[in-house]
Amino acid sequence: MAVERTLSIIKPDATARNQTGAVNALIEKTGLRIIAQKRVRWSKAQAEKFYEVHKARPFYSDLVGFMTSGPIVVQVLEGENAIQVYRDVMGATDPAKAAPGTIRRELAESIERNSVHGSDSAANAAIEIALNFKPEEIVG
Ligand code: IDP
Ligand code: MG
Repeated sequence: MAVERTLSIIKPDATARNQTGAVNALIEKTGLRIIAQKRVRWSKAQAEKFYEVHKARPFYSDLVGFMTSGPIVVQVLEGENAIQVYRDVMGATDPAKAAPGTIRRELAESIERNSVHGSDSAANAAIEIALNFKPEEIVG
């Protein structure tokens, strides 16, 4: 296994319900380190670019609207196998289908308002981190 970095986002439904700390507690329990973190609000253009891969999906414009509806917390997580470790603790996209103990099962509201994002591959993690952080903002 290798030490990896992944991009995490705490989504507007979670920041609105004061769940930033609850999400971070579940992240840190896995052993992953939060090596960069900032609270921001995305412009429509930033959200459209980030989710470009989903452009053809029926939920795309709703998703862009949701992700720009309030503050988000963008993070870089680091650790052994970080991409898969974080996907596992996030749980399934639909909170109703997510396993007990996962972030989405314990904290999320719906398939759209599902509290967190995590990169799905090493290539996408690198792209998503570069879209959201300057190198000097990441302190590993
Ligand atoms: P993931 O976040 O589990 O990787 P993706 O399929 O990459 O799931 O979808 C990106 C985001 O789009 C989801 O996290 C969720 O917020 C939203 N989304 C996915 N599928 C649906 C849907 O069927 N209806 C509404 N929103 C959806
Ligand atoms: Mg995804």
